[in-house]
Amino acid sequence: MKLSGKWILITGASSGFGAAAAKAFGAEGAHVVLGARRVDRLKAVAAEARTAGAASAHVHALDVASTASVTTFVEWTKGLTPRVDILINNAGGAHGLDTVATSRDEDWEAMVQSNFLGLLRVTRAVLPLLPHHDGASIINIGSIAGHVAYEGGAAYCGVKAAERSVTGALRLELNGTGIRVGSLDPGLAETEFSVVRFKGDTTRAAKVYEGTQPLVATDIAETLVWMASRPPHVCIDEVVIKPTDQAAIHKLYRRPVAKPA
Ligand code: NDP
Ligand code: 8X3
Repeated sequence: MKLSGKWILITGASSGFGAAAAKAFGAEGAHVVLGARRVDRLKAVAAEARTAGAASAHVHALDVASTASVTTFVEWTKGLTPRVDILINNAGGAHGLDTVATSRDEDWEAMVQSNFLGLLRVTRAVLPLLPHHDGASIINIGSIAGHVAYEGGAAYCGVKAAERSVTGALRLELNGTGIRVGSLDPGLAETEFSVVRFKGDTTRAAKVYEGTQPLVATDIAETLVWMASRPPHVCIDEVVIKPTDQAAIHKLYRRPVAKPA
C-alpha cells in the first residue's frame, strides 16, 4: 500500500522512535501530524520530515496523560484533515528501575498515565477519524518488557503487558471495520529512553548500552513503515524486534570495553 498522501498521526514524536518515524513516513510522501509535550523539539522534527519529502508536517502540544490535552490535540487535527489513515501510539517510557519495595507513586503513576491510559485516550479520540477502508491502521508501541518481567520493571513491564491486552481487545472490537491493529515490540534501543528512566543521569544511561550494539530509532521507524504499507487485507499483528546482541531480555552480549590507561 502506498503511503504517499496518507495522514499519519504519531504521538511522542519529539525524540527517539516517534521522531524517526516522522521522518521515515515523510520520506514516503505522507502527511505527518506530530504530538508531544516539547513543542520546540517537534518543530525541528517537522522541518526534517518536510526535508525528507513529507506532503505536509504539523505539530501541536500533546500530553497523553491529560484527557483535556488529548481532546484539544484531536480537535486541532480535525481542522487539518477529516481522516487519519495511520495512528501510531508511541508516547511513553519508563520512570525509574526500582523494586516494588522502593518505588515511588509518582513514577508508577507517570508510567500508567503515558503508556497505558494515554494509549487508550488517544485511540478513543482518534477512532472516529480512522476510515473503515483502504488499510487504516493503529500501531501500538509495546516492548519485550511486556512479554517478560525483569527486576525493577514491575510497573513498566506491567504497562507494556497491558498494551498487549489493549491491542488484542481493539483488534476484536474493530473486526469487520477493515481497521488493522498491530503491536511493534522492540528490545533494547538507544534513544532518550534510559536518560528519562534515570531522570537525566546520562552516565547511568550510557552504561545500559556499554559494549553492546542496541537497536537505533531508524530500525523501528523502518519497521513501522513496513507494517503500515502492507496491502489492506494484511494485518501485521505483532512484531518483536531485538538487537542481535540481545538473545533474550536477560541475555545481552557485551564486548569488553577498553579501560583508560
Ligand atoms: P524517547 O524518550 O526518546 O521518546 C519518548 C517520546 O514519548 C518522546 O517524544 C516524549 O515526548 C513522548 N512522551 C512521553 N510522555 C509523554 C506524554 N505524557 N505525552 C506525550 N508524549 C509523551 O524514547 P523511545 O523513543 O525509546 O520511546 C518510545 C516508545 O518506545 C515508548 O513507549 C517506550 O516505552 C517504547 N520502547 C522503548 C524501547 C527502548 O529501548 N528505547 C524499547 C521498547 C519500547 P515529550 O517528552 O516531548 O512529551
Ligand atoms: C524498553 C526495553 O528491556 O529496557 O522497553 O525494558 S527494556
